[in-house]
Amino acid sequence: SLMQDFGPALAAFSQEISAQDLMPLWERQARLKPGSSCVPALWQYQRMRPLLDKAAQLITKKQAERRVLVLENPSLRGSTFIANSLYCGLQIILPGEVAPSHRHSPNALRFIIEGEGAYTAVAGERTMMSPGDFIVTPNWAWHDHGNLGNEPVVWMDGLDFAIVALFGAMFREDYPQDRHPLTRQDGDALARYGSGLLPVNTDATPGQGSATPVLRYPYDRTRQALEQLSQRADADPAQGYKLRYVNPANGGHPFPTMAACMQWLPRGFDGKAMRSSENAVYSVVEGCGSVVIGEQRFDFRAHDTFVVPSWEPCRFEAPESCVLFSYSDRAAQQALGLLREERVA
Ligand code: GTQ
Repeated sequence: SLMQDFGPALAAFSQEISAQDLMPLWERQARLKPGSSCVPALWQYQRMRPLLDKAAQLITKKQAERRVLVLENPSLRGSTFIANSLYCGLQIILPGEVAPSHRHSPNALRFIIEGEGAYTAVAGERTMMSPGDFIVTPNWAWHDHGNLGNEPVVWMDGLDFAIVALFGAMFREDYPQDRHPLTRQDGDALARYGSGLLPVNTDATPGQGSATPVLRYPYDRTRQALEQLSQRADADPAQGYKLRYVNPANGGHPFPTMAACMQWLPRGFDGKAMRSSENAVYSVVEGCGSVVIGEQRFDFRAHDTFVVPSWEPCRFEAPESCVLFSYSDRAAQQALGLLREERVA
């Protein structure tokens, strides 16, 4: 009963109570159904890549602190958010550059899109980055990035900024030096925690929350896992072969707020539609195809980014085989008992 006319007495009453910062629930305009005002959208890498180069000419990494182009949902311009709960940016770092050390209460993930030779250093451990790797920066862990190679490196930043902002719990600090000291060997986290086995006295993780102790999930391992799954199981009618990244310490998602997945759609895949209350951001790793989100069809190619807002029916078509990375607010929704999903006829 939006905009219902309750008559002049109630209109006068509304006005009267308004002076005391009160409003009648019966005039509420808020959305009382699943989904959000966010719109489905796709950003072509081909169009963003030259703009990243241009940004690299216009501003130094040091000036910018993080040289990032933020993908803003067309319905949320000015917010820096790609969905109500999520942030997404593309970051570029040139050979020799350093992005100075800082820490903050949002969790961050990196998904490497292009280039070799860059690293991120998280809580005293440096992690090299290769395309297709999924890399974790738990909240409140010091982190700086650098490029030791000889080509630009581009990655996607996924952060839970919007969830943190909702609670007003946004803390941040700059480290007094550009680089935080290294206290562990490169690859330490993966070597210790990344084999389905944990040292018996593993408890603490680098951040404050319950993020995964594995800092890097290398693409070759992920891809191999997908291939092996596809030889042993049937594809899901809507999702193809889809694996979620796991925190080996608790079997849950890599962050208390965000889930991340890699999925493979075999050649000729013609997916069924489904919808979920999660908000999800996809980065196309390999191949090309189409996604129909709500009423809109988007054709995607390698390195494009698209957002599937909450409760929009979504289905995939893959004339060629393709691999998709995604992250979402599924972990937060599950923790809060909110997640729902269903197949759509
Ligand atoms: O690399 O630490 O896109 O702190 C936004 C905030 C990246 C980062 C972003 C950040 C970072």
